[in-house]
Amino acid sequence: MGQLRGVTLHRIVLPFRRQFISAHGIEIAKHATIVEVTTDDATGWSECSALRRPTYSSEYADGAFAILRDELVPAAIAGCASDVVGHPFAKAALEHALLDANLRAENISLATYLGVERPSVPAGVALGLTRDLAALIDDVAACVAEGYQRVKLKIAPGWDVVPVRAVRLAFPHLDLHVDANSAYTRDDADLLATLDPFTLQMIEQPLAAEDLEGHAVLASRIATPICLDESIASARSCIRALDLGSCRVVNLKPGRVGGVSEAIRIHDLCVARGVPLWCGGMFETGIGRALNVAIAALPGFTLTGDLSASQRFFDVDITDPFVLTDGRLRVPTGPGIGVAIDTNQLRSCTIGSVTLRRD
Ligand code: OSB
Ligand code: MG
Repeated sequence: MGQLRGVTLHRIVLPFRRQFISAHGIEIAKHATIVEVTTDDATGWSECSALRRPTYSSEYADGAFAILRDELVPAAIAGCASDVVGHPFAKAALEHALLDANLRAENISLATYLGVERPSVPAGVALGLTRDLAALIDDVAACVAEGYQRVKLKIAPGWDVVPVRAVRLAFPHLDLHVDANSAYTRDDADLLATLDPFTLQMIEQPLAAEDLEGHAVLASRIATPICLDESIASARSCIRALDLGSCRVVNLKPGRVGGVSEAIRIHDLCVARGVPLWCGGMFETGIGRALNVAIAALPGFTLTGDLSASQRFFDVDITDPFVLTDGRLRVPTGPGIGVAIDTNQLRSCTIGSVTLRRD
């Protein structure tokens, strides 16, 4: 393993092609820190996907940049373990950049490192909240025409049964699910049960992240399977959720759980318990998407993930773009995460950067 020489943190803002509204608010651009690590043997890349504001979890883009700059990267350069608690997205980014550098140095792809054999994964798409039912139906139709194999609709109180009924009526056989991003409470069980007739594959994160018991109670009152996203912070919280009966499906985002090592532990325990997984998304650029696509090729990921083409979000990605082929994304086979970084495009969306070096 090559000695760590330096780390550059690139704070980027990449405009979305269309705004995205969820229970967590409105996003008009991708905010992230791109981590570039240099070792004696190679350069490695990763993306820290904490959102602009701390609405999905307590992390946020500027905070993640600061914790990497002030704590995580200095510790890594000094060769010591950091004693920082929390900040899983930031920790994951450092782990992923180092892993990418080491794999590139050894000329091994992330897919090979993970032991995955599937050459491609099915692509799903997430559609934000809107007030315009006709526009929503048009958007679903366009996604289906592009080849997306599954559509998820964001829901929130006041925007749930009406759009779900309309989309289900227009697309009777579509693989459809909803994501509430914790917008409901335990008192909404009767309301959420009105979604039962629409054969949704799941309802994602209806209640607060910490309310595993509430999800277990809700699970006994609705027919739609519950999937957890925000609640699953680690293998330990995943075991608790499964033991309590809080969910039947798990959304796994490597960043949310602190990196691929923890993600693999969660994958393996879900496989052992027969719990289906799918790979969640955070509007990743090609750098984060490459890692997600490789993870999503693991055998436990039996459901279609939030894995869209680059073009769904960005006019120009910062890597060679991910494209849909027959509704699927190819798992990169090059060394490391297997994508080339467009350094011009990276530079043009960078709003600040810092380099820390070993002396
Ligand atoms: O809840 O899954 C979520 C995006 C950012 C933060 C949280 C979520 C999402 C999405 C979009 O649903 C997923 C994507 O990247 O396609
Ligand atoms: Mg979600």
